Amino acid sequence: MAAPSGQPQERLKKVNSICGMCTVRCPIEVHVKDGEAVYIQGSPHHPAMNGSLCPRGGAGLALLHDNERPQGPLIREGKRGEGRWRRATWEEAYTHIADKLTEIVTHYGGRSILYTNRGGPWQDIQKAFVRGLGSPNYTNHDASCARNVMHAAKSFMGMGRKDVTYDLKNAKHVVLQTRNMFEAINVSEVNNLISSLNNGGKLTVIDVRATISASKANNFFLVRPGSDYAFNLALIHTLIKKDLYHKNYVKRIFKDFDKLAAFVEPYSPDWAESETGIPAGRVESLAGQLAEAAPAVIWHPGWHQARYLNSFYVCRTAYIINGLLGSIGAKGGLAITNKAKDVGRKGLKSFVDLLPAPEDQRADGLGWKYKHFDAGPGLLQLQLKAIETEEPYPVKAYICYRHDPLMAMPDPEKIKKILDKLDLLVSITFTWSETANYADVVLPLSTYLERESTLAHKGGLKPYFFVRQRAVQPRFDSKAPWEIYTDLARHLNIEPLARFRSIEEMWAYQLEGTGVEIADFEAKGMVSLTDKPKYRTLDELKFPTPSGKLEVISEKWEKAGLPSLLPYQPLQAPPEGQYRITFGRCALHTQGHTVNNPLLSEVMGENELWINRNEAARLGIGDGEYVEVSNNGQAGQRIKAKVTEAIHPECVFMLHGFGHRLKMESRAFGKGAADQELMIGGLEKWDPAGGAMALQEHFVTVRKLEG
Ligand SMILES: Nc1nc2c(c(=O)[nH]1)N[C@H]1C(S)=C(S)[C@@H](COP(=O)(O)OP(=O)(O)OC[C@H]3O[C@@H](n4cnc5c(=O)[nH]c(N)nc54)[C@H](O)[C@@H]3O)O[C@H]1N2
Ligand SMILES: Nc1nc2c(c(=O)[nH]1)N[C@H]1C(S)=C(S)[C@@H](COP(=O)(O)OP(=O)(O)OC[C@H]3O[C@@H](n4cnc5c(=O)[nH]c(N)nc54)[C@H](O)[C@@H]3O)O[C@H]1N2
Ligand code: SF4
Ligand SMILES: [Mo]
Repeated sequence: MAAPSGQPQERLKKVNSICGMCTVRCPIEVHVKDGEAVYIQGSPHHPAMNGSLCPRGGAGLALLHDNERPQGPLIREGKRGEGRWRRATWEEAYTHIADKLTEIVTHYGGRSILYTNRGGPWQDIQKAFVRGLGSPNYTNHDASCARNVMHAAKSFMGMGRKDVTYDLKNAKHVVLQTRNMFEAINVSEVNNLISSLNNGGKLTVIDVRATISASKANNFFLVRPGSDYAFNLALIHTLIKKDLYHKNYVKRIFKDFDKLAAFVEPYSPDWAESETGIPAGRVESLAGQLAEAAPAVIWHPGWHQARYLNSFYVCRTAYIINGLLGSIGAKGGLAITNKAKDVGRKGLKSFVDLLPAPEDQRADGLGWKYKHFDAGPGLLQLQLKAIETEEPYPVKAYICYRHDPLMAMPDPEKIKKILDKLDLLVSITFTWSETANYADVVLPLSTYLERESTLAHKGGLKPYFFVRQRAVQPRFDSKAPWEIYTDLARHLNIEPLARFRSIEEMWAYQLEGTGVEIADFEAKGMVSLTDKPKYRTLDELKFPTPSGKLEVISEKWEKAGLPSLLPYQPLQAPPEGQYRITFGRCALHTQGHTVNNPLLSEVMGENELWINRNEAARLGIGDGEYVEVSNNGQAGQRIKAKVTEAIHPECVFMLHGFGHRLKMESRAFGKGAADQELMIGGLEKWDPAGGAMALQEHFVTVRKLEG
């Protein structure tokens, strides 16, 4: 609309969108002036965001303006990983991929295509695409993230980890175990936890080092790395022995409580003391505090729990503790997540349903060989095994979308050897990564500010639909995912997807029958499906387990030969002169993909190796000095030491995501060390009960570097 004459043109536009700097996908508001994005803030329309954003979200404009990202489709010219590319048109790149895939499918069948991604709310179209290829091998990143949590949830509650919502705002006591909420950030969660603390809520942190979360805690337990299972068994023992558990809840909702009581009998806090290093009295005191706050308690089962060979059982005991306190389903606890249908609304229509499910069995053995695992997102280490061994059948093509397995999985040198067996490796990404550099074709994705998304649904106390809107036009020759998948569908004759020519058509399809229109997203970027948060009463609590209750003994796991209650066995201790490797996140970076961000790299350019002060003194290492960290002399890397009393002496800690080796990432190149490289042989170390990698079952040596 033209401005009335004499008045300046209205040039500032506010676009409601979704942050894409990490997996959390917070709602944001992007300010656009004359077609340029000038400012980003958290959505003012979302009560728990209230305008706030984390540092990475604030660095979105730096990503947009970063020239060191793929600027157009690339087809490999040199050897894999050599970094010699031919710039191609989209048409050429699509044709190249379609021809290769067709050849592979003709030879080996659709099942020989592996597709991995990073999970999240926009998987529908991707799953549909993989179905269209005729492959059952849709797999996500979760084997190196939250699979143990997921399977622990399923084995106890019959439902997934996201089928409960952490009602942090109303919680009276939150326990963060292997969870650093104030640095491994989800903005709404952080804001809600702060509200709880401001209202007198308590915080307990259990970690192997003093984090920012620990600095805000009422109770901080510095546990021996890998001893959390002992800690939790002792806590359960105390809740039961001292009659501190929620009797009415347990009587009505638990199956096999007696078996639990008998099982934890030997695991007293006194017993646990020598495992965890935590005085028995402190565990007893914590149990008392939790009982006082129950049921408004959240014992966080963890997020990144791909750490140990017993992490599944640590997560499982976390859920059991929540159950004993009556917090599963309670206000201020792990409230039941509502989806559209739970509030009397119809969900979005899915693209997957347009295509038949593939008949072939999965290459990772899920659903037929391993029946206790959720087959949906699969297990990447087993897919890699299938590529390597060609068992149960050859897997010859691999499409990686928003996934960097050479960073996200252990032992990249081994993975490269496995990838060499492929006839086609495609990376779809918006930054460079080791995997993109190893690919045969790179398809550059527009950054989140330059693209729109299909619609998505977010479950919670108040479920809603949301959309990512394009704030600005792409700076380079990149595309949105919906464009790539429908374009590829046209090149591969995947009919139901090929027919979508515009995002508007896709939105209209998704909204059919929901009573919502696309115009309804205009004001806030989201459409709430209910006015009030909905909680369940005790009578309404029915779990999708065989008994409808919380199951201490899970038949599914028992049938697979895996005990529901695992007797305690200490993990392997670090060999003499070595340290357990531990790792995690900081507020300034997301995994490995922001390390080259122009702004964030300036604020934090390299990672450090946390080492206990006494150990450092023994090794003659001073704070800020450079050391070599290696796996028994292998994969040695240079990193700066952070000498501190705030870490357990048995381990060292480093932030994940550093140690980049790609020359095109000038800001990240050669800075810091890569934890995954130290995990030699790590593809073979994974938790048979939970399915996730055991990334901290590795030990390193540390040596002072001279000069
Ligand atoms: N800023 C930022 N936020 C993020 C991300 C990011 O990259 N950056 N990534 C997102 C993703 S994908 C995830 S999965 C989550 C991860 O969220 P979290 O799991 O909370 O994050 P981490 O830092 O991996 O690990 C949490 C803590 O576990 C501790 N720890 C290590 N070993 C042990 C142990 O044996 N026992 C105990 N009790 N503690 C131990 C570490 O010291 C660390 O402080 O964060 C999400 N949010
Ligand atoms: N050793 C070790 N291994 C780990 C971890 C660890 O701490 N230590 N952390 C684990 C955890 S918690 C996780 S979640 C995984 C994460 O593993 P990944 O999912 O592989 O990590 P990301 O860096 O988030 O994303 C991978 C790639 O996707 C690109 N990308 C980012 N956003 C988009 C997008 O919107 N679309 C597309 N197409 N591409 C995008 C990024 O630029 C990056 O190159 O790694 C796990 N692996
Ligand atoms: S937590 Fe930060 S980086 Fe992640 S989506 Fe939210 S604002 Fe963006
Ligand atoms: Mo993760």
